Amino acid sequence: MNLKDAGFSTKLIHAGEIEDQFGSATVPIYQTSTFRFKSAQHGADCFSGASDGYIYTRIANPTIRALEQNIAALENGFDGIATSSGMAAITSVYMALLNAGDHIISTAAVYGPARGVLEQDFARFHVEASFVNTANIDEIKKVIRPNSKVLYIETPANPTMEITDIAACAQIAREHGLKLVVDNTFCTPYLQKPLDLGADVVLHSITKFINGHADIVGGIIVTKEAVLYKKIRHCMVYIGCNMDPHQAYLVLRGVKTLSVRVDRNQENAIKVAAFLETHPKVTWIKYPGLASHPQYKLAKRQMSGPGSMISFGLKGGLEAGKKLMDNVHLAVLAVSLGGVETLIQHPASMTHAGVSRENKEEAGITDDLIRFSVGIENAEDIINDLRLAFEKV
Ligand code: LCS
Repeated sequence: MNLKDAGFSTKLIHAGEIEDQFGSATVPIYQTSTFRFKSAQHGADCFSGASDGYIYTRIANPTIRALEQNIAALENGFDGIATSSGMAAITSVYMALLNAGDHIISTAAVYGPARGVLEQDFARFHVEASFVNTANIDEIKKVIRPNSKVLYIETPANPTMEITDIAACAQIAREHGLKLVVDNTFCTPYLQKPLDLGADVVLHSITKFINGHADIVGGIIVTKEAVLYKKIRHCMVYIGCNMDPHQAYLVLRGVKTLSVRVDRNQENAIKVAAFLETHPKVTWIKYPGLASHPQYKLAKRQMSGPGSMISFGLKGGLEAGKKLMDNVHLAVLAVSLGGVETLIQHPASMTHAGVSRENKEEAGITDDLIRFSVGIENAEDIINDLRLAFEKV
């Protein structure tokens, strides 16, 4: 069967499959650092590119390649580059696309370290960065400079749940010669396909929904075409932030159930959001599945479902939020997201603690914001857990 024409769930199971000498039904773990050459000439040919044999696991490995090709197929991209973490994916993309003197425009409410590494580290190499509310396209246009090279968006943004119009950004990027990079972690290719909407690069913290089981950290980058693919792979290999074969094996196992997990995460999140929206102790809620979300229509157009990340505020602000977090028992009080288990955390003091107060305020990461990642437990149990915890607030 030509997998190009297959449905999404079929690709989840079969894209990237390899045939080995034993007929393994799943992709084996090639837990090796290096690969035997058949001859001195074969070794030289592998290095020159005349042969596509494997050389060394930092460069490429069959288990990792299977995952890279699987995710590339899901994103409708050219090929994938797996990395040791989501941050390694982000840093490899910045390294590949930015030179000293260049300027990047990014979503203000981007995952904290994705902003921090630009402000604290890339700034030392004379890379300039502007952070704006990319949900407002005019704000992007205002900060474009002659040296702007990259438009980097995270949508929905972590943790404000602001949604950026990917197709509109792609148009601006084309007009101004920028590369459009989209962090698709919150949606996964099951709910949103940035490359189809005109992005040049899509990346993920694979730690989250794609792996889905809170047992590894990893990242992946998929490009639309070959030139960027080669540039970014070069950076990944030379920095040495490759994924490990065992890590890739676990992700290959996790990704097979992505669509069934996300369907259930989302079904539960819709119920949890409805509960929170009417709770008297909740002052506001941002969830793309609620008509009250400021970009509800855009979410409907751009995403095939609202996902399972919810941000909300409580009467009594952070103190009330702390009481809520200390009194849930089913929901795990922990950072990360997108797993089978429900998680609760406070971004201003946890995931985004490294972002300055001023930048947090500007990005809308308020002190009262609680972030909820809805798992695949029974919805009634998740809601009951919240209901009982609210009684202690
Ligand atoms: N992109 C997004 C949207 C993220 O949420 C994260 C991590 C990353 C990239 C970085 O990926 P990592 O290196 O951790 O695999 N977000 C986290 C969060 O919200 N809580 O803990 C980590």
